[in-house]
Amino acid sequence: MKKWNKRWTMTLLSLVVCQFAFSRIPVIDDGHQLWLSMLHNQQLAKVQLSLTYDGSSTVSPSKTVEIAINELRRYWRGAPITLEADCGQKQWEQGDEGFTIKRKTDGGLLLKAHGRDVGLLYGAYYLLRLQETGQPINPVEQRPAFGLRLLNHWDNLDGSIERGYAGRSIFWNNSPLSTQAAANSSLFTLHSSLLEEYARANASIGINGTVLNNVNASPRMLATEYLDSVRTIADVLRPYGIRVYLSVNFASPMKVGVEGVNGGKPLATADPLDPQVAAWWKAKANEIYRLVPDFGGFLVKANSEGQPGPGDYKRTHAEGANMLADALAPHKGIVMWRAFVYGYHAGVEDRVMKAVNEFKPLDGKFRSNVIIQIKNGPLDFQPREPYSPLFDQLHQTPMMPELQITQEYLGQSRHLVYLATMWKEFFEQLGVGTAPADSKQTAVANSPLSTLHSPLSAIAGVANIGLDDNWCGHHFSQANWYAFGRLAWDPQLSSRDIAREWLCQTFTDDSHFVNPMTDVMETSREACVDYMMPLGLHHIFKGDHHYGPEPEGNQPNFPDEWKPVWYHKAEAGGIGFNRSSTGTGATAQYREPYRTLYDSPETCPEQLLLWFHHLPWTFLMADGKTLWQSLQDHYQRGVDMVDSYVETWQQMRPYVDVRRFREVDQRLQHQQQNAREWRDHCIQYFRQFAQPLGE
Ligand code: GCW
Repeated sequence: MKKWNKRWTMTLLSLVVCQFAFSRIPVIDDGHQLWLSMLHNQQLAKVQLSLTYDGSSTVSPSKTVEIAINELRRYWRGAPITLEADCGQKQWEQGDEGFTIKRKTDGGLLLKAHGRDVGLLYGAYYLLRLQETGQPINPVEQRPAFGLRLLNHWDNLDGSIERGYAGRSIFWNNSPLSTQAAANSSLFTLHSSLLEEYARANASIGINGTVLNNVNASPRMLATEYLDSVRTIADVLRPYGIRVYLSVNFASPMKVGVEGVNGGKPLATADPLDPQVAAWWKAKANEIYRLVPDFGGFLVKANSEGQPGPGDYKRTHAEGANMLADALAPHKGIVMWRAFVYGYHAGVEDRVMKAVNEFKPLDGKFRSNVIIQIKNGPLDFQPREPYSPLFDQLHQTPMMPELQITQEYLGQSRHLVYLATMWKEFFEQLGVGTAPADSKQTAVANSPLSTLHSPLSAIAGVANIGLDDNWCGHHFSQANWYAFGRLAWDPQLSSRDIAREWLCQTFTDDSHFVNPMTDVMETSREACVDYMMPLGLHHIFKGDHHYGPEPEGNQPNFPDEWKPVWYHKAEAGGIGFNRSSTGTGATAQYREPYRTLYDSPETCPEQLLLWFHHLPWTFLMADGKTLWQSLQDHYQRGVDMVDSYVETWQQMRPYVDVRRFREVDQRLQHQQQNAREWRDHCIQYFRQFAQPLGE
């Protein structure tokens, strides 16, 4: 019996192997190659180089240019290419990162960097992307919409990741890298090659900076041994055009010493107006730049969720940020100061209004190398939020959006939820990417993000990357990393085109796969909103881990603004949070036409109805249904959509390798169960208020 079993298994196995041998699909793919699983050329492609230095004599290529050449030699299958760049010092510092592609008279291609040599690398990946997705190569001029396109890693020095769902940190593991290298050099080498793969993936989508540690920052990050690790990481990432940045704890001077200040001992205060504190930060900045000459700057979460900040000394955010900015300015570093602040003043202040209340009075008071980093919505990365009105209220201060790639509130790495549609919705509300295609203006020109007073333009995405084989936990979560980079480069791209590109490169270009899966991706975020919190409901998650439903959440030890019941306010008279002019007045923080639109339940988009209004269960929706009926229908629609994804995926079996097929399948089944749980739990909970009305 045993023997038979073995033979049977072997036969089955060989059948499976045959199927895949003929269909070019590997039997097992762990997804580690991301969207870069290109076929290596048998013979290296022809690539020529024409480099000058400040317009004159030829120079040897930088590492960045070498990478561009190697990528093309290995993977390019089109016409011969000439790479051209003037890599003088001036270009490196001031030139843009764009590139031009032209057809030469001999039929070859010319790829020319506009300024910095990294333009050649971006141009190389641009060409390879067109090749891999079967698109024509036409003359083109490309430059990124946002100057700084950053990932934010919420990685802790002990290797854990806050809101990380794909394993442990790729950067940190309890001890500084130098200690790890001394303990096991081969592991250390492996680590460097992983970081190089990370850098390559980022460069391929235009990401040019990364914040290496959690915004809930450990002061130890600035200790000399860890700064040495930062140098090691920066050295690996630099050739790929990626600068490193650090999150800093505002009270670091009280925990860590720095040479030349207070005898190298920590200080007794972190008051930004104390000259010793300013001297400490200057000395720290100098130390960092000695190790990492192109260090990008600091990201700061201050006076929020228990983090220290200038408020501890009755100083403003501007006073805190400016002190850090002065330390970085001589090195051309920047401060990204987060606007995600709220205190425990529920009942007194609506949490979604806090950022405007706190930052508007400071508009124009920040140094020119400070940029305010603002989450897309005013609350906290919910499945759907209106945009943050702070974008409408600062006129003399540069601002950058913070998006969340890691799906903290969108099913984490267990649900297939493609976020590009959500980000496009946000860009549209802000007017990003609305400049006409033929215009010479940048994509952010018509939006509040373009500040006449400042050349700073940036966008950040909270990363979903960890040590899991496939980097992101869910194979489809890779698409969110990819889409973030693509949109940061060009917010005019459609979410659909990005999904198609990603599917083609990551799985197969077979239309039987790409078409249905593009539809799945495109509808997946709305499905998630439907089965979790439709019609503008928000923050009804289980406390702490933010995964399952808990509309009944009312923990007595929590401040109101963490409690689901405070957000949905369901009772016999109705449901929703009145933020209109008859409520907390949050609608008044918006620019027109949004202020007026949002203020009345008659004109408020239905998708945001309960965000802005408290309405009776019998309120009539546009289609004539009652609010209560509509709510139930949305929950059901969300579940129906996930049911359809499970079915669609079953049809995809012939196009996907065994491992990824199985892993996605398992997760979709899980998502299906979760969606049903959300529907049943929420409807059952809300029914107790809605039902007595005879609905
Ligand atoms: O959404 C909340 C998260 C926290 C996070 C915080 C922030 C890093 O639940 O985990 O802390 O936002 O953005 O600072």
